[in-house]
Amino acid sequence: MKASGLSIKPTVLKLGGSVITHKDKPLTANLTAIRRLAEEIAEAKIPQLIVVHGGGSFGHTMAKEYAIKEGFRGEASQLLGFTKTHQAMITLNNLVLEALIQHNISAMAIAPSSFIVSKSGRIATMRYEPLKRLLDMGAVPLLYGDAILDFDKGFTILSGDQLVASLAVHFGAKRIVVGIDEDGLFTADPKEHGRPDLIRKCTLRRLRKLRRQIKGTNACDVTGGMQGKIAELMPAIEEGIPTLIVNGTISRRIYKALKGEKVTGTLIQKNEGAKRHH
Ligand code: IP8
Repeated sequence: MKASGLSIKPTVLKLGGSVITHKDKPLTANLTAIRRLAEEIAEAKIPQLIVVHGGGSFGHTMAKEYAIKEGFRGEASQLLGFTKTHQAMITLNNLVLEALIQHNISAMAIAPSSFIVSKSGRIATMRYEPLKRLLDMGAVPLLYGDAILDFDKGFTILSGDQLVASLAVHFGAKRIVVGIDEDGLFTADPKEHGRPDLIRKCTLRRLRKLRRQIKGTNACDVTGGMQGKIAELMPAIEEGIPTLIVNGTISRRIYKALKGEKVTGTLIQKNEGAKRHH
């Protein structure tokens, strides 16, 4: 793992767009969920924490409308769509920021588009220094999936998950906690197949096999739903960072996951023998 220069290994928390927005209602935040999560994060008092959130019905609706992920076609209307997608993310981000600050969390929002440029959709350049300094001070960097500039495509969409993995690897994270609108990973899509089995623990090897079965969670998700999420988190799991996927729509799950308490969810570890999360 890369030396991050931090004295304590940070925890990286991803709040899924399906948890903090109403995914079927364009540009509609779930303020009740955002406030409850802010309270859980405050109560957990994690010494070094990075929070990243997804786009939900803010980023994805806009990104889809203007085909931002596919790159710049040279049209002024699409360029406006790029800025609108970013603006939608800022609007959502500000609601999360407000809730965190209201719970006395020293959260500092940083726009990924201001310090990251990708190449064909993959993070190519990134300035870590401001994040490191914030973490050193005990502040909580708050980031999100964003519409960003791309060396090859002009612009694209950076998923919160790619960002999570990259931050976790760079800072040598202790763990990644991902809050989604399901209890974890299932052997089939619970939205289509009633009650399939929840995968409580999973090694990298099993995950690679399962990936073909794991269904996308939402058609409106431009970053590939659950399959895309797993693919993006893979580099961090390969680095040996335990990744716990829990249901962020259910009260206390994120709190327990952050504290390392026993919680319903899917724990993905590199190897069988890796340390338990509780
Ligand atoms: O919801 C995508 O982030 P994600 C953000 O983490 C945008 O995939 C702008 C669609």
